[in-house]
Amino acid sequence: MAAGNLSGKGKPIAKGEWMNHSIAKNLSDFVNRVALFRFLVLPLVFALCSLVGATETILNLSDSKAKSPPGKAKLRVFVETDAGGDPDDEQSMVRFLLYAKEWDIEGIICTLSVARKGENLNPERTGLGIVRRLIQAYGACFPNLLLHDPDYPKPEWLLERTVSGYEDSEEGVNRIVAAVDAPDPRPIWFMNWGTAGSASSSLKRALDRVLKERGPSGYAAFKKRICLSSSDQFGEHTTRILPPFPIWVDTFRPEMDKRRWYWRFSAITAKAGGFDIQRDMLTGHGPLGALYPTNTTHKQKEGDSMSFLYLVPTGMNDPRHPNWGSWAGRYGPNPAQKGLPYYWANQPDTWQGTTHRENSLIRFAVDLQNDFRARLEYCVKPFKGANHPPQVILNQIHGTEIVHLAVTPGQSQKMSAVGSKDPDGNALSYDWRVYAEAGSYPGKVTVQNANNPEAEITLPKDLGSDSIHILLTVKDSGIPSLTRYRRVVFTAK
Ligand SMILES: [Ca+2]
Ligand SMILES: [Ca+2]
Repeated sequence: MAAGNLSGKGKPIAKGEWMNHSIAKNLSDFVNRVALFRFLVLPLVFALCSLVGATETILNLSDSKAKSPPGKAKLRVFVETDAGGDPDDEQSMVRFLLYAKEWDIEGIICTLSVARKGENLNPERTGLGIVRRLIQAYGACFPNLLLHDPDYPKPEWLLERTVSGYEDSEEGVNRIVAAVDAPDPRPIWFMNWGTAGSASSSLKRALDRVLKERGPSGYAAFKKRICLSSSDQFGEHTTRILPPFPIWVDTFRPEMDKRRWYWRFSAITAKAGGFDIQRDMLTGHGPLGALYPTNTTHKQKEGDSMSFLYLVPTGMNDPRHPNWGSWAGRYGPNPAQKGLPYYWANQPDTWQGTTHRENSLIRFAVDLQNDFRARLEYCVKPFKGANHPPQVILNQIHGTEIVHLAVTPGQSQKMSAVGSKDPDGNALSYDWRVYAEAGSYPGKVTVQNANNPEAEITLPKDLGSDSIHILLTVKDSGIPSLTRYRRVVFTAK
């Protein structure tokens, strides 16, 4: 049986090792040849993903005009967590819940049926109990959170979607299948924060089920709707069974200088901007911040947080472009998965005199930690007592969409952030900067009036087929100072 081996590495999967014969035969017929897949099917998957992206943009525009209910164009997300093991999942869940308004949360799946003695001190002793306790604390903060943004989801809504993914439970599998099958054009972004013990990921089991029940073409149609910002807990589905996921961003790896990427998160962000865990979270900030456990290897470990920080729409990022940068850093193709749309955190940025992948996170560390600090204040303070981020308008375009401009090389181009405002009336500062690593143009480009609301750039005559990325950073004068961004991507007409 010639099952597809996407990675091109390792021995082919033996018949019966992972699926029954008839399915294997179907899959074999479907796959036929890896080369065919890479050159014909993979571009098709990309094209379909682009279509999904285009639909998102259209939804965004029509939403803003029609003033339909908020949330229509948000990313749809799943979290699968081994809360009950290393308490850092609970740390990440505190932060995740304070960002709950940024996405449509389709499910929170708990994989650990019994909390680990010694390692985990939570009085709740199941994964589900631990996450529910955090959501209840969120619920206690909810009326106050609404003062700051009416878009925060109801705690009941979150509780309904929080299910077990234990070894003997199909709840997580059922929820994933229902969400993927729903008549909604948006893909699912799936995050695995760990799968405990002998249980396997509910996404892995959902894919096993769909392959068995729907055959290879049904499986392919299902899988192309699932994007990963995640560790890999999906067995053969990640690299061996065709087609691949449309995109996999591994926010946990690779190791570099013996430091895994997720492990560096704490070192880089924990105290950024002067964040003080006791002052800014554990005391005086309501019941959710108070549940942030500190009995981890680092007081603020949050090994899983980058999986969702990658998906926070700050105006700078587009999750379909890992190389462009985000609050979880910048990602390039994973060389072990050659030819596949699979990425990891191996991209260096030059920043303040050094060149290292850590700079792709360091450059935004104060911004993302200040933002967390402000959201903790939303749990307890009135609107006027807290700071809220600027709303950046780029060339008269509201929202967070990336702006693409086709230009004539050699000409100068004006860019404007006029109209940008701050909900607290804070003064705003502007920084227009070439994000050289995100674009492909190798030469030097400078921005004129880089600290004004209106800036100008002269596009090089030899731009050719390259791109130039300009990142606009708008920072307010509140406490803590908050930041939002917009990005312009220039290409030649
Ligand atoms: Ca975990
Ligand atoms: Ca403000």
